[in-house]
Amino acid sequence: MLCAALSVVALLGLAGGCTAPHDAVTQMLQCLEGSADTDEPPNPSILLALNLAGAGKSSGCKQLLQELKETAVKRAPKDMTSGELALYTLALLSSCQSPQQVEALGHTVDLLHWLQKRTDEEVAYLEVEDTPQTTFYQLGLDVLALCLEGTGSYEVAAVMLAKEVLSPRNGLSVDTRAMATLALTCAHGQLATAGFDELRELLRDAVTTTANAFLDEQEQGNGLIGNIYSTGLALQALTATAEFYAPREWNCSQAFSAVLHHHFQQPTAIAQVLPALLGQTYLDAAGVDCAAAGTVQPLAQGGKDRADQASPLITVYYSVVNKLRGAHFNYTTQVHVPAGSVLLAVLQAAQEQDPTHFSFQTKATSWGAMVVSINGLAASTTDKTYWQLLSGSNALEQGIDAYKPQDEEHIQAIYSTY
Ligand code: B12
Ligand SMILES: *[C@@H]1O[C@H](CO)[C@@H](O)[C@H](O)[C@H]1NC(C)=O
Ligand SMILES: *[C@@H]1O[C@H](CO)[C@@H](O)[C@H](O)[C@H]1NC(C)=O
Repeated sequence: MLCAALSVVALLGLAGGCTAPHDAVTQMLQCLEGSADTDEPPNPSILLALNLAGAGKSSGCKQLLQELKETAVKRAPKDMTSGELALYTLALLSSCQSPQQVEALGHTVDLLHWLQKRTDEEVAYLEVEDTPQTTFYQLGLDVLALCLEGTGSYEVAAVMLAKEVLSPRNGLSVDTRAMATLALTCAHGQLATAGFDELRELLRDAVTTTANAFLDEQEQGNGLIGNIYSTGLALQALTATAEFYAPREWNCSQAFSAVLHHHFQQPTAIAQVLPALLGQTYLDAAGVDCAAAGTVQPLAQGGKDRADQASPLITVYYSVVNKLRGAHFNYTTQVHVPAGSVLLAVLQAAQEQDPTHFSFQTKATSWGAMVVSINGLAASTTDKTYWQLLSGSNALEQGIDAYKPQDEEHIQAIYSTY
């Protein structure tokens, strides 16, 4: 589901820190609350964010927690990736529930056991292939969850993550570096008493390097670090690492106002940025005061903004291109959709006109519908291929159910690797 746009808000700057205006926070909470029990599949990031915001007592949260537990017992031993297991672990920890004993549908599952197993597999794969089985983003989530849970072993994974962050050849996205920074900050703190001096030195180096790079990027980006959707995680990282970039100071009011001027509509985007706006980070997931948690005011409005039926039609050019695997192709068509339509409408119109070349399939994910196959050619996690979306030659910053093409725009879906 999408949430109604937030109204533009003013920012209150306070000495020694920043606070987001109450109205903006309330609207974000209402969005999360509204999507808590409606999103399919259940989204652990939303429960985590609501708990961190102290809003974990609502009925939506209870229902979401229950759905997550049911999904965990069904899928954890079967087909959950390391990062999914990690997000579930964080969501449970933030609900003051033990990940080691998740009970639902008459079954019990030890999420920590599976998280440890999948993380060890990531590390083994990385040692041989120079890349994790999934992604460095998920490896960051793994280290973070194992570290916060407190009994898992993640030292080797943390070292590999730190080395990747520090490697000059690394092309890691802001999102990935932010997640790695949260993870390595946790590890740095937890290993303090254990005499891992050399390891801690490496972790400190990685955290300090990324945090300083984020401060530079924020200055260059007028408050944004990466794009608007990576800035939330980067703000969490900067919130958690003040001691690492001291005596340098973070201009948090510049970053907050950049974020607050954007109209977030995707619950997952809000779930990543809201903790930072409240001075919290994923590192706080294990320290939530569940007894004190309050509830959110009921959702006042809602509903998607869809293209008006009476909207004039626009023309969108659309190409599907594979120059990577098997038989190469590049088919282009043009479709007419109401102005204000999301890209999904373009793909549907193209498929209707010419199902032979423009058929496609999607999968529901935490960010909405993801294109997983076009013209019979499917994305593959083993092969690390995906359908990249572009406008002209620029990669889109949103997916098919959020991005709205303009008249005469040329959209390309190009089969690519990551
Ligand atoms: C890794 C990653 C990818 C990988 C996923 C590979 C894999 N199998 O693991 C690949 C390279 C395929 C990818 C693709 C895209 N991505 Co991406 N991705 C991420 C990243 C860094 C981490 C996601 C993750 O692993 N989460 C942890 C796991 C455990 O949670 P999960 O819910 O199971 O994650 C799944 C979804 O996130 C999904 N996914 C990943 N990206 C996207 C994007 C969209 C639009 C959708 C619907 C789903 C989706 O793949 C994940 C693994 O299955 C996030 C960063 C972030 N801040 O969240 C960006 C992010 C989610 N991606 C983003 C974008 C824009 C895209 C693309 C649209 C880019 C493009 N121009 O083509 C495409 C999707 C196009 C399509 N086919 O529909 C944006 C979404 C912003 C938004 N408002 O929608 C983010 C936030 C990055 C950013 N800051 O711009 N992505
Ligand atoms: C923070 O950034 C804002 C906006 O760029 C600027 O006006 C302000 O002077 C900066 N504050 C500090 C303390 O540097
Ligand atoms: C595919 O074909 C279209 C139309 O001829 C062209 O504009 C586009 O650049 C091509 N794309 C690629 C990646 O070759």
